[in-house]
Amino acid sequence: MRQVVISGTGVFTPDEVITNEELVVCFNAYADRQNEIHAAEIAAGTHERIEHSSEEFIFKASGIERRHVMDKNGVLDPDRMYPRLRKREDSEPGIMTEMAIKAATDALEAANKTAADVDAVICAASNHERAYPAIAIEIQDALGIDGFGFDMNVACSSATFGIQAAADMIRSGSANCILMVNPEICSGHLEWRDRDCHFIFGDVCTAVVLEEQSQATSDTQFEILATRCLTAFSNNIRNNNGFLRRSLPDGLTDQRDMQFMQNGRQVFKEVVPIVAHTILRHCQDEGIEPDQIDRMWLHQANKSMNDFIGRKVLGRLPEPDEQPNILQDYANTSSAGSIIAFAQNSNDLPAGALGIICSFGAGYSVGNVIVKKAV
Ligand code: CO8
Repeated sequence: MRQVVISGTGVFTPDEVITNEELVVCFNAYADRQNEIHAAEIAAGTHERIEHSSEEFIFKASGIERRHVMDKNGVLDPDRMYPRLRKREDSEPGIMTEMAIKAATDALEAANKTAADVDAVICAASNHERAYPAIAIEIQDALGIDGFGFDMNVACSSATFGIQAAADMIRSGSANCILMVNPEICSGHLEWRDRDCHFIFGDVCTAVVLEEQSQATSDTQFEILATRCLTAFSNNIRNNNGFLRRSLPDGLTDQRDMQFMQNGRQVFKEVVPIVAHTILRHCQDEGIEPDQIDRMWLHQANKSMNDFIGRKVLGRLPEPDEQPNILQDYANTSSAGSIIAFAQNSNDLPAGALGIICSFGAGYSVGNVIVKKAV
């Protein structure tokens, strides 16, 4: 059987940062304006008052301190509260492609590869800016890669499902080297006017180069020992936007369900046991004991959630270097979160170290990748 390694990673981090403090100032200004506009109805009990948000709550409930975004001004304008992106001609690269090229360039350099070495591009993300042509094909064209590309979406688990798809293709021989990218512009599909979730997401792009082990030449390589994907239908994280919108009554008017919606507490309660069970079962099936795991790079949605999962898997609270979090600086970046954690916290491991990249989220979906540091 052909062995597959991750031979390079790249992270494109947008320059603009929104702190919790800035976010709360904007939200509270919006809430005050809305409450003023609807003062009579609020007094009559026919309209719900919007309470203030708080920095303390955000940090305590999630562990998030700041997030990077593609456009800060639009998000922090209380009369708007979503990104302001420039219109692009069809002849120009789209914004997802632009982000992907930056992350991919770093990943290819780390892998000691050029575009000529790559056979396929997978663009795995929780949203794509258009239906077709595939973003992956635009990225392939921009980088000058021969072969093929396709898009896939499994929400927060897109990257780990993408790794499994790429690894399976390389094992079977339909490709030798694959670029898997995750441009996540979560700021575009977060409802920044919803107090329950306005702090959750940020923007980023990650890229991973996977290739057949015997052709890999990079300084750092992680062998993929095993992958496992799991899905179980749930409406607790949902976005109803889609191509049929125009055909529905009032379909195109601005409605809450066109953006990210979740029942956060329910997600927390239901997803933690599924993820812990999946990791433990997968390790057991591969003959790996929990105390052999040197590092876990988990999905970056919520610090307490990661602590719970780490405790269930290891039987104790993981040390920060055993389970590094990046969500304090990036917030939830959907599928890219576990890959940022991996890219920024894996080079120091010695050869032979075992690690787990695990993502989870809407669907529900869980993607688990067991890796061994090869060199
Ligand atoms: N400021 C102050 N108080 C607040 C705020 C706020 N901003 N928001 C809520 N509160 C109050 C509530 O009103 C409530 O008050 P009371 O007790 O008086 O009723 C109290 O705080 C507690 O509220 P919650 O129960 O909602 O708070 P939680 O402790 O549950 O924390 C979290 C909320 C942080 C959302 C938490 O539930 C969580 O993180 N859950 C897991 C979420 C998760 O992992 N989701 C994964 C989704 S991501 C994914 O899969 C990708 C989807 C596709 C990508 C989409 C990109 C946009």
